[in-house]
Amino acid sequence: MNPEEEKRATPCSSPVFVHNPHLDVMKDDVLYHFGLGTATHNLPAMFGDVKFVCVGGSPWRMKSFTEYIAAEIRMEDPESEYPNICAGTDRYAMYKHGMGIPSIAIMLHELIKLLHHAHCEDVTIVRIGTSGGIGLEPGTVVVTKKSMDATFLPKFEQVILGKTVERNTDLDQCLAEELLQCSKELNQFETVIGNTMCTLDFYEGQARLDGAFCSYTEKDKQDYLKKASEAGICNIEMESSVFAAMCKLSGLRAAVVCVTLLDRLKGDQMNSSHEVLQSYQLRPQILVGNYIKKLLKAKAGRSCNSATV
Ligand code: R2B
Ligand code: URA
Repeated sequence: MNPEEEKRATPCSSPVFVHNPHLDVMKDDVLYHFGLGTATHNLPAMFGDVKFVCVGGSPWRMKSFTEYIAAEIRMEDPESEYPNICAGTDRYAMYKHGMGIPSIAIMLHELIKLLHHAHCEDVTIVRIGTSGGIGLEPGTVVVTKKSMDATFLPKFEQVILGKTVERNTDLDQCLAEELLQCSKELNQFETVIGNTMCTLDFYEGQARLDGAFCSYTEKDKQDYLKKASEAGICNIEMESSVFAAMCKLSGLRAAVVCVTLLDRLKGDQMNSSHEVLQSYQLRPQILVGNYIKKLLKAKAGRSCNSATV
């Protein structure tokens, strides 16, 4: 089947939604942080066939993932340089952002508009990141079930025009199970599904004792982390809540896959060597890379079968 036939044969495809009537009357939409715009770039031609988007905060991690996935799915010249936004590639796009909710939220507003303007359908989006684990062996990969706030509630609060709006932070459970299954097949490292706490700060916000300020004891910290664990929280990071909320609003199939760099019940400092930390950071990439490869293979198989019918 050619792409057009395949599109028609797909029983229901899922577009990327925006919820903003103002966009309809804008002649040009400038995606400022991406250096793209609807008047200056042909977004459907550049990005219309994107099916997988992987986002992460660290430039090193995202560069290494770009190279890794390109080699894995063998679509690129391995010698070529990869821009942050892989214009011209036909299967994936790549973004990095900074740390914390505001940084990823800005990127997601523009990414969602980009996918919408490009008329993308059936897009899967995964955040690959790092986290602190609770009672897990460092290096364990956590696929998030629900992202929870620092009071252990599954919600993200956005202040809009001075009023607090609550948004749901559920992620796609099927996708999470598929990723877990993929990790079992890979059998290279431990992966679990669990809730992830998303905080506004790395130190006091995550009950660390080693920040510039600390007004609580080791026991207070342990009590708090124990309560988090009782709420099903396996790891702590700083972006998942807004990621889950925004992806849900736009109808994107989304997952959060973070490796734990340390066990927070045992300490706060990152004491492992640079090499060990880097090898841990590769794990979400390996998992997501293999998942994408598996899906593309299955899709290629289906196309072959239908071509022979
Ligand atoms: C994980 O690691 C960063 C803090 O070191 C933050 O971006 C996160 O979510
Ligand atoms: N990222 C976090 O947000 N917290 C950690 O403890 C480790 C990585």
